[in-house]
Amino acid sequence: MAYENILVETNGKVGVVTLNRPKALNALSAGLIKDLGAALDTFEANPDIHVIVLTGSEKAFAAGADIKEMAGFSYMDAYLADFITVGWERVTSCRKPVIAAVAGFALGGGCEMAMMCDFIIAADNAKFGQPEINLGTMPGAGGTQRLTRFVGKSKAMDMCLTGRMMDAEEAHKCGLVSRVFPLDDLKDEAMKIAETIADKSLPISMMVKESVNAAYETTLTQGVKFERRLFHSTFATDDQKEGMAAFVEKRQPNFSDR
Ligand code: DAK
Repeated sequence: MAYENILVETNGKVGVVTLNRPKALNALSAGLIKDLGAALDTFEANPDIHVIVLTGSEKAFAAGADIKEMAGFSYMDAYLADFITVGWERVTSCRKPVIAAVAGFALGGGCEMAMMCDFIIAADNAKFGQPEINLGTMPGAGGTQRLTRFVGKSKAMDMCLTGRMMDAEEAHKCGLVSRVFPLDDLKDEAMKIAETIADKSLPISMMVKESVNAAYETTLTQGVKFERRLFHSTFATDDQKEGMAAFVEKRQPNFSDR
């Protein structure tokens, strides 16, 4: 399927979505969000895809929601149209692992979208920020909530109240980003990481994702109990039998995703 605002490719078991509105630094228009939702639907429905990589250009992952598109909105316009909500929720409801590979600007909704992914890797030129306050508004796609969980209250307040940007090194130090690579290597490294995950059992990867995400929504006791139930259920899979047999037989496992 051809999209107007994104590029989509499949590389083995990895689906790659590249945000592609270069003239607007990948500003997240309603059209882009719709395309992204459709691409994620397609990858989620394809049993041969195990991992999704979401990326942008070398200059921008995404410089935020499209300011020109929303500048004239009234409250009723935004509320009644459920302004750019539906596609955003699609990112958060993906059951397969989604990696954000960020180069350049990840600002406002761009930073929020990266944080909706399961983890973020960054190029050394990446810049993260929640600059909405400079526009007389505030983060609206989870920035005050997810950034606080990633980096803690002090730095989240600093970022959201000053609207400043942080570079890749600072983002790495404070835990927003899991790894940083030279810009030229980002795409290859993202693929290597994605392929490593794609080689595992798909249902087990999905359970791991579900369990880690539960840490954000539950008490420790509930979360550990949830993890225990999923852990027990892995013993009902063919892939647990295969994985442990392969270890004992000193060979690589051949997972069947069952
Ligand atoms: N929207 C629209 N166009 C943008 C844009 C944006 N966010 N960011 C950049 N552009 C456009 C510029 O207008 C310019 O277009 P032309 O003038 O050439 O037509 C082109 O991209 C290149 O930008 P610059 O000329 O400004 O490039 P520079 O390298 O000089 O500066 C910059 C790069 C990233 C520092 C600068 O462009 C910038 O400050 N951009 C705005 C960043 C920003 O404030 N982002 C936050 C936007 S508010 C929600 C979901 C999401 C949101 C809210 C609710 N719900 C689910 C309800 C999110 C809100 C936001 O993200």
